[in-house]
Amino acid sequence: MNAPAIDEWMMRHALMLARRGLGRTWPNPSVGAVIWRMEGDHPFIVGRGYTQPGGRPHAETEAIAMAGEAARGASMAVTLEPCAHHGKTPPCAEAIIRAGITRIVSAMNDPDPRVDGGGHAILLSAGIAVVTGVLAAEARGVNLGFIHKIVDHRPLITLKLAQTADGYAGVTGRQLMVSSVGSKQRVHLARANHDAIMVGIGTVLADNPDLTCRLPGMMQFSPVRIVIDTHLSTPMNSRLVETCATVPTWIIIGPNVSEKSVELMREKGVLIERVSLNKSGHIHLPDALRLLAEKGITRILSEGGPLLAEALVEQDLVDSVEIYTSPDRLGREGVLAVRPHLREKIENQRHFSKAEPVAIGRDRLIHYTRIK
Ligand code: AOF
Ligand code: ZN
Repeated sequence: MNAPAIDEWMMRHALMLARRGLGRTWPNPSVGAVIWRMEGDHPFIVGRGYTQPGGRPHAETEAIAMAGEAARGASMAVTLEPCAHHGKTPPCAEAIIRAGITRIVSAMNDPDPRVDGGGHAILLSAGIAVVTGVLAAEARGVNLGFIHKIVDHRPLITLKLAQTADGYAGVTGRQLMVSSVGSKQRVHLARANHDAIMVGIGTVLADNPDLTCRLPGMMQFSPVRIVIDTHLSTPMNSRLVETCATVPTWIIIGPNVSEKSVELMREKGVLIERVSLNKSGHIHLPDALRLLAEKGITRILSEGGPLLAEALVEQDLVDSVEIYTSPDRLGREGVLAVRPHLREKIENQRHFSKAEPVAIGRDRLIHYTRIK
């Protein structure tokens, strides 16, 4: 293998590591790093790391700690420019120099204004060879939540929808088991790799959901649960409120809720944030998302219901849409999962690119990605 091919191979590996941390590193990005040495024509990996829960230690210091002395004279692939700033930990760029690494393969610049090219510059001025832009498009995908947080002041939003073969989400007021076991497992995995799950109050009232990751051994990866609830109608005895000591519950409310009701909810341990309303009297979603980004949230999975989904898509706030379709029909009148004007927008190739359907057990999953 020649050097560019090895660089790409190692970057792919680093991206795989970075994906492991998604959902757990907020407010920081999830970065992956691989250190390797050449023995003749053969690369040998001597260190690997990814950003740890809560965002620290950073990926590079993890990989350097694993490599130890073997880092001297070695190369490192890293999915985001090494940091240049003295934050809670010293800059990774300096740790790389101290470790004796002589070549860096970096996927993309860190948009954080404290870094923004500064990390690459520190490495270059120390005489380290720096190759940038390797698998940049893939890295952008992995870093997208963090990029949106820094550049657009809002988190990335993945919209998840489930429908029967005839297009229904369920019957009014009743939860319907639309998806198969395989799809549910995949949704729970998606919950784990997002920082937060967001639903509208309608879903809370209709389903009293848990909104946790219930894959075996992964319960601790349950993300923050966010309810968009203009009038603070979430019941005190809902699962979201009753379990908020174990899995955080945040409720976004409008300006007209009495301070007394807010206090009662806060006493239960729920985090309440007030946001302004838009002209139609609903929570101003761009303001709510800005607030969530300020609180450090980088990736949101929006799971319900149809009204919130429509508002998010209409306001151009959705980055990808995942539609699970079961092979079974409801066979009678129900609540449409995707109303015609929403479907039109999602299917519009100027807004979203559509991937080939994937089979998940008996269901079919179609993934749509926003076109910038
Ligand atoms: C890296 N490697 O694994 C991550 C980085 O608050 P601090 O000091 O931890 O710094 C957070 C910033 O560091 C964050 O905004 C982003 O620019 C960068 N994240 N950098 O070199 C990593 N997670
Ligand atoms: Zn760092």
